Amino acid sequence: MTKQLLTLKDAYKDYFKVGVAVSPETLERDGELISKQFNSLTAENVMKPEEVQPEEGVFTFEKADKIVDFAKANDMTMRGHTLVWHNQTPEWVFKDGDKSASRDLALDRMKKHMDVVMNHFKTPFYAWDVINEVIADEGNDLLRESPWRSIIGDDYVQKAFEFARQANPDVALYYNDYNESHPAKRDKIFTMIKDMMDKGTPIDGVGLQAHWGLEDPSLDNIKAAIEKYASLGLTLQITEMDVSVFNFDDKRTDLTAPTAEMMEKQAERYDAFFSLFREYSEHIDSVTLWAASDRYNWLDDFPVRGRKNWPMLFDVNNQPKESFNRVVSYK
Ligand code: HAH
Repeated sequence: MTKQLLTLKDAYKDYFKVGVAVSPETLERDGELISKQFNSLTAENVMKPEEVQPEEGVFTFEKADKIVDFAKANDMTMRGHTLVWHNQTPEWVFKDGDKSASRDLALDRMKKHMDVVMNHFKTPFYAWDVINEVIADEGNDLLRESPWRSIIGDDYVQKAFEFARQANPDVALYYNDYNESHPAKRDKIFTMIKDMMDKGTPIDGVGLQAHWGLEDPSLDNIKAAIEKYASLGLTLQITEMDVSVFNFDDKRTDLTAPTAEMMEKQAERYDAFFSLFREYSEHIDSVTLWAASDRYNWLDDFPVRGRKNWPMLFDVNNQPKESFNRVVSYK
């Protein structure tokens, strides 16, 4: 029998939380859709380092608090994003006057940031991205070049998790990355986490960003990635899901609406992805979409600036797409 279910959160209540990335603006505009369909929120930008601590010791939580207030008012949970990253982090973090900061100063700042931010945001948070995207996409190096790495050294990743655990022992601590299902990067992520765990570093889960497309990655690669990360004994979360209608190297800009073929293919992909998530739901705690609808999402500006994309489950008028129908009606 096919279940015809109305909302994402109801359709998946026996499997995992269904979340969405938001901003104060999208909550204003699309709040009705968001509170009806989802039961977890992530701040797309406003909890990132440059937003919450633009100057040393000056913490600005107004925008982020609007999101937390919305979550509380609508009985939703939250995942925090993100504490340590190489992007959207202010320059001052890495400076001491005109010089580069020392290892000790950078570590102090990392710890202070976590103490203040993780204590400000407690209820209703169930997880935090402690560290985002530290693995190198190419080459033999495990870690990418970044000011955090060059100032502190390779143990900055471990230190981040240790500080996070000290700041809040009750929230799940996550490592989050993209291209997480590509075999070479998957193996690097696995190796880094395994090594941290062998050293006793506190970590609870792996965030699979899931910025996926119509062709790539293959279901086999996603399956293999889920199994490999789960073999560490960690919980998994799908943290930033979208299904772009363009392959990554397709730079065309002429489309003003998605083609019927694209929408059918996208629906098939979403259907297959959520079947996989149900199959592995004992390991998956939440699935977060990286926007509520095609009205706005980050892929309108990435990787081609100003090119519209249609990667979400609801259309530009916040109406359910075929992709949504397949996700909520499953056998
Ligand atoms: C993510 N990076 C970030 O985690 C998130 O904070 C941001 O809002 C959007 C996407 C993804 C990414 C990628 O897929 C490819 C290259 C660089 C970054």
